[in-house]
Amino acid sequence: MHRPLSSSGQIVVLGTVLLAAALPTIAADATVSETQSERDARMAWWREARFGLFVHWGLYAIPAGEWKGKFVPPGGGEWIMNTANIPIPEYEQLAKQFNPVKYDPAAWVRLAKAAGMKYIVITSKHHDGFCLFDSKATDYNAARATPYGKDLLRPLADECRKQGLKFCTYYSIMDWHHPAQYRHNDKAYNPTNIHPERKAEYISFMETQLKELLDGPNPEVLWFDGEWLPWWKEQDAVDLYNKLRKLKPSVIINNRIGTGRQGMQGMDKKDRKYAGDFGTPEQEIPETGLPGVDWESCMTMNDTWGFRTDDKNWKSVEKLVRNVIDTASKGGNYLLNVGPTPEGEIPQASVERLEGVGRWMAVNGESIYGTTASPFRKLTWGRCTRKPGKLYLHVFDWPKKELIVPGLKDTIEKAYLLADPHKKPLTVSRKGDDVAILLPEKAPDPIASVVVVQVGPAASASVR
Ligand code: FHN
Repeated sequence: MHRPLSSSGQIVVLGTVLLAAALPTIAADATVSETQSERDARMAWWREARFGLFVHWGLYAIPAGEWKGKFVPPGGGEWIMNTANIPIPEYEQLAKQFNPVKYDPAAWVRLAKAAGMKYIVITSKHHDGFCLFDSKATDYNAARATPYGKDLLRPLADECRKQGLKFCTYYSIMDWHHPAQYRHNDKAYNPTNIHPERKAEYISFMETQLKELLDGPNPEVLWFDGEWLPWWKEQDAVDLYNKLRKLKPSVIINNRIGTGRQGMQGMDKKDRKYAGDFGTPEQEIPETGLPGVDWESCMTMNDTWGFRTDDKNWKSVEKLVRNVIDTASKGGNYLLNVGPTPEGEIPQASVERLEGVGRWMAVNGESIYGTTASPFRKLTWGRCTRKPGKLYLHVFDWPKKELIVPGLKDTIEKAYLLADPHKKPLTVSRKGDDVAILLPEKAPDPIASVVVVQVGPAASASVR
């Protein structure tokens, strides 16, 4: 175990192997196999959810993009230890300032819920190695190294369960603080190297912490990151995946535990099966759906994951709502990020956007939750999601008179506006291979209006 600041401000590295070995890890006899129907049952709530909140929070919120009077280049505020090349003992001093007295987990969960989100993924340990949860594996955490002096994840997990959201945690394999890893060179920590004789120790450290997370706040998803390391091998990932699934069979684990991810597009290479349950496109939404593949696009609201005072490049509510729709129309989940302040508040600009998305979701959530990908290759006026017997046509560009639905073969039982509480039938006619739906002059919602088309329970909304 490595301890944070001694009185001299230096790291006091105790007998790591001895102490780490003494801490509980995960049984090594883990093997996991599951049938497709068992997998479908495990993934069911996640596929139903479609929309979640990502939270990047840690010591990096204190500098908030600025170091020694200069803002680091645009990008992730959570990378400042690397981008400003801050020596470990100097960066550690931030822990002494971390005191989020305005942290209100109940308010965070209320905000996410009001936004229409069904789960929250929060950083338990980012690349800088600082933990938001109390860990016996290292004192470099919110409970033991900060004036705040308390675990930050358990209260959020409890609030999630109280308010009906799923609690999930992000965990970085790359760790710029742990002594088993060492910096890439004198200009950067990323990507780290590992002292070969200490790799087993670090994996044991990770297992201890992951077991603490599962035994404590008990996340439903383990969202790994920082896997792009020369020393992290697929076998390490498979072993860890199997151990975690053995420990908590229902846990869902992203593909960044493994080594198959093809960069920011987020899907695994096709040459073999890699560890992990879903793909993780980042800052992008795939062009088309990916039949039979579970995936989740994660995205910032501005350009940084961790809080930065200088990043004002906020996406509009319209853009965010249409991203939720676009992602669901391709059969994926949308994980939208906030970077809380060092005081523990979600920035007002983020709050306003979450509230705006929530207003749309309150009326139209049925067209997102539990839906699957569109049967149409491309729609010029918007997107489509579906459920058995129903199509949800998301109209971005409201037509003057008729909405043309190309190549819809099935018989239409009824069409109506989702925003219409009376579900007044719309006039539907067939025009060759297409279907025309007569729409009112004014769109119910300027961002996206949903036309529900009932094609009968048996129909599969087949399209020519
Ligand atoms: O380096 C991280 C980054 O800080 C952030 O956590 C994103 C979110 O998915 N993941 C990595 C960049 O791909």
